[in-house]
Amino acid sequence: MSTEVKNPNVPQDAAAADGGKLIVLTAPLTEAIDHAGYFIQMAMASLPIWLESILNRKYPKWRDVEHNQDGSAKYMPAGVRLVEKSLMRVYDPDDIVSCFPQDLDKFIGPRTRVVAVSTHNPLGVTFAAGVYTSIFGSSKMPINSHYSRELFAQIKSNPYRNNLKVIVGGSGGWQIIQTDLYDELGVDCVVEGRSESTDTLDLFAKAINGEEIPKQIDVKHPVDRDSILFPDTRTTFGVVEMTTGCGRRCKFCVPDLNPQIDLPKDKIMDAVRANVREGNKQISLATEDMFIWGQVHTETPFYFPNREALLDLYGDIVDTPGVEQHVLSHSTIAPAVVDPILIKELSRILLPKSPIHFPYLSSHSEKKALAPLIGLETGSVRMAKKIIPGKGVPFTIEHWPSVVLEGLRVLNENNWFPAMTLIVGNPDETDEDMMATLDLVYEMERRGLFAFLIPSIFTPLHDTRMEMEKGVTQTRQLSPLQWQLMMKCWKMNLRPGQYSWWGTTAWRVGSLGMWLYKLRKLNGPNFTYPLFMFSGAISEKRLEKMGKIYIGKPMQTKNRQELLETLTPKMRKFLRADCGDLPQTEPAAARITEAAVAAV
Ligand code: B12
Ligand code: SF4
Repeated sequence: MSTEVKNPNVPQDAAAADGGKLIVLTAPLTEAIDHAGYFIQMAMASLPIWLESILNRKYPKWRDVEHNQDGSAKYMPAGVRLVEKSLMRVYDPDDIVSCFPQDLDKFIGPRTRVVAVSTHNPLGVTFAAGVYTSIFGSSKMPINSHYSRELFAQIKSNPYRNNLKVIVGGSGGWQIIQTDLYDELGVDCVVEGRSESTDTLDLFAKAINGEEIPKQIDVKHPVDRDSILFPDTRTTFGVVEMTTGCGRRCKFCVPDLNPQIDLPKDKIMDAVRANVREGNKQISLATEDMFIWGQVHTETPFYFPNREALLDLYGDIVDTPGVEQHVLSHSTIAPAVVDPILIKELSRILLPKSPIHFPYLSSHSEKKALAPLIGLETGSVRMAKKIIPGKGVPFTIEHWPSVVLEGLRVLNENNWFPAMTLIVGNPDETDEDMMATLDLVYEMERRGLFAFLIPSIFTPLHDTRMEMEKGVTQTRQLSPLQWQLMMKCWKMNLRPGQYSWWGTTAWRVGSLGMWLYKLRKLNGPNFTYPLFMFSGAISEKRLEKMGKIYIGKPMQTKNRQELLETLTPKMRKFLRADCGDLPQTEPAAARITEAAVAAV
């Protein structure tokens, strides 16, 4: 394998000299960088381009990517690596290259027939991305979107553009289909689905033969674990797939539409070792719910985690020589209620290699923490029944607020401080739903529980069961309560960083200044008092007395023991005795969970 060179001196006309590569793979720079951890890419997806200087100041070297000796990319998002791997089943590896956008001219030449772009979020129209840029004034141009557009413009203006086809894939491809920006971006075809599919290979063959290709194609997802390929080169952030699909059937969810598969451990470990071999020090297993791994299509329902299998997998990953850091991706919260010992043991294994430090929250000796992304979505049981009926199984969705509070208690006690997403502006959302969610958020505060609460505006994602539904589309449409929820979440998120008088003061003055300068016009009058609440300029009690905000009411919820009591005998038999709290009573007919289980 080629060795690393930081500043490759590949001449600009190299492509013309050797004819270029037959197939050139790339991704927007902001999605390919393996710098500073997950946070920087998430910020680039959410901040508008005019705030780029903040990130430039904090991470002055974020653009310094690493190359192999031949000028190809040292690392690429896992999606690009799999396209590469899929194509290598048919094409000579010498005909394929994965490169950073700035190196495209070195590889596109007269021989090139396909430029394939993998993208996660090219136009910034997905949830938790568009919303933040629109608060600051532009709903269209997050930093990531700016760089994606730059990449497409660069390909469009390449002198060999007429000889080749531009094929786009990845989890953000649908954004180009929905906005119909094919011509503007210079895209010939968007592929929806995985590169392993033979339909994808047929498409590439057609493009290479100069045949017409469709504007959009849906390709089949592999249905068995052995058909999923694994990268054997370095991926951005050391991302290695762990599962596909989920199984909880939330109505707005895209990944849940894929088959529920947990991938073989030996292949995961090979990909981990390949990353380390190529210089990666960090690994992250990509999943919708890490807790289903080892429990897919077994005799036990997938929502009772396979403790031994998970501890064995994660233990071997962090013990792999060269793995210095490990970060969690996504999970659900009910497993923390089902098996607190699993959480405790995972903390023991994973905390030493976690790069995340929360000095004010963590009880770990080095203040380390784990922070998976977990969907909270709503505190309203009425709304939860509509959009996330199976999210809390084995518990019924009636108990969703209790599951969230109990799960978060277990997680916090073990130094897990998750990022939890909430959806604002769901179709048919009422003030009562908002108040129920505020009740839950205030209850977290009252109980001293901590999660980074990330509210985002409902986005009807392509192909989901809510595709045709319409919620709030612009921040100006948000009601006072919806704004209050958004601002309360961010106020609570800032708690651990605000222990100095100057920090609080700077924040108050800054947010009020921003409001005076720009935000009041953009976001409308409903934004004003929630912002005052956020800045702390007027106390919450005072604002409540003035009738400007709603302070969440104290909640009576079920503890773990009471939650377990609600399970049917069929479910109870999967509980582990060593976790304690085993139900002693017969389940009441009214409490049975069959309805919830049927939902998944
Ligand atoms: C790891 C991850 C991240 C990481 C790292 C991303 C990276 N650059 O590597 C971080 C934390 C930074 C991140 C950030 C974000 N993410 Co993210 N992320 C994931 C996660 C968990 C895994 C992605 C992955 O690598 N999967 C494995 C690879 C192999 O799959 P893949 O990329 O889909 O590739 C396959 C196919 O798509 C296809 N394919 C891919 N590219 C191409 C190209 C061509 C030409 C073809 C033919 C096929 C093809 O073939 C591949 C398989 O063979 C997914 C969930 C999931 N399970 O996919 C969410 C997910 C993709 N992320 C999501 C979101 C919303 C975001 C953010 C916008 C969140 C935010 N507000 O901050 C940002 C955007 C970041 C950005 N740069 O724009 C959503 C996307 C929703 C959507 N469809 O729009 C997902 C699905 C999570 C979810 N449950 O909703 N993410
Ligand atoms: S828990 Fe719900 S939102 Fe999360 S991946 Fe599963 S189905 Fe999708």
